[in-house]
Amino acid sequence: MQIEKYKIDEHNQSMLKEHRRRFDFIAAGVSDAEAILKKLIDFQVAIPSWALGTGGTRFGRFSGGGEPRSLEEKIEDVGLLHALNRSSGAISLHIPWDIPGNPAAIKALAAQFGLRFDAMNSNTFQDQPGQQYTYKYGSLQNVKKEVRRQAIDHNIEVINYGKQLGSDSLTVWLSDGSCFPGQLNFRQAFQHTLEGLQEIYAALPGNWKMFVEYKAFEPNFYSMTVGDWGQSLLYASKLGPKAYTLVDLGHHLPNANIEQIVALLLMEGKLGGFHFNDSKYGDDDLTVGSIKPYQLFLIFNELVEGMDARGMDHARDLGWMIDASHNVKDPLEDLLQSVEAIMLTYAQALLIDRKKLVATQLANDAVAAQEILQNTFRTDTRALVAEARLRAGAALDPLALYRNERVREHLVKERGAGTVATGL
Ligand code: RM4
Ligand code: MN
Ligand code: MN
Repeated sequence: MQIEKYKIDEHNQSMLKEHRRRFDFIAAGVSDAEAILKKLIDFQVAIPSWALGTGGTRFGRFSGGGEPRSLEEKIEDVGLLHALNRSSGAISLHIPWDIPGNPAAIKALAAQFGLRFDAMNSNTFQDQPGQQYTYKYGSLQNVKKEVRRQAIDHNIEVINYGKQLGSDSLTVWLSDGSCFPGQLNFRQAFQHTLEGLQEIYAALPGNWKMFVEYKAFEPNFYSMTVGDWGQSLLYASKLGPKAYTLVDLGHHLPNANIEQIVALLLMEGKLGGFHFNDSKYGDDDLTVGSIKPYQLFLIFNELVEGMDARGMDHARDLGWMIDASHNVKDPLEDLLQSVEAIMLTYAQALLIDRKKLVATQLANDAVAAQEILQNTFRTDTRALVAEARLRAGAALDPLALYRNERVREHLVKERGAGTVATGL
């Protein structure tokens, strides 16, 4: 299914008057609205291929119908999102869930929807049918050389798929670790993992980046071999200039100060990419901004400040990806909400008066600093983001248009009610 251009125009026309009123109001209070709009139009968030179907939990999966049955249909779904918001111009694939049978054709199909391929993700956290050695006791960390070899070869195969699709980065997330004290030797697990990553790193094309994603817990609950940003940074530093840390918002211990982590990684030039989601307890993979919007704002504050300090291009110099998936919502609606939350928060971070904030810091004025941050956080940026969408040819209210057009019903009709997408 595709959303025709004229449907978007009709939708926008019907909302235009009210939108203008709201946009003029916010624009009047912003000194550089045009520059901000340009940044918002440029900013693109990659959609993970595994979030297009309804995600499951340990206890079950309740598929919602009309889920994509193939990589082609996943691309079509991301194409729909991108047509609606013009901010989802990339897709992040997981191998082997999304092996491109004919990479050239897949690349061409994506291009038709204006999509490019963001980071490729390897998977050594599950055993695949017909696989020779099991990852039950880890992959790159494994005490058995043949298991490590298999995991390295898989990652190199993922790079090769990525090359054919025009991707330029590899995300390595390992579930390696241990469930019980004494199960493994920490130093040996680290060394094996490092050696494996070094071989994979050596296979990266010149312009590629490697993202080392950390996670504090799950599926291993005593130790994780890439358990926090310190360990990830250690690997990335030892690997070399093409290796970076990837921050997934759900991968920290409770109450971690993620904004501080982000600031320091940026300072070191070692923040490579981001997995957006939200959580109440752990790696809940909930809709971005649904639980802790103020934390997201504080993170974006550090992102913008840190990128500007290094003269980085907000849209291109970091990998922006969503990593969310759950049991309850229509996955496409969930992704529209996630992208919207990211855009609104990014817009807020762009509005922060940095000069004033620095002045409050120099004066040790914690009250004034809080006023600046919270006044900005309470600024309604919806009309600004909507204006950016309007100028980019997207819908003023993507979710409303999605519902009015009964997209899910069309997808169920086309694909069937019982389809289950590959993924979590
Ligand atoms: C992990 C991690 C990875 C993602 C997998 C599916 O928890 O967040 O980024 O690829 O889940
Ligand atoms: Mn992730
Ligand atoms: Mn995760």
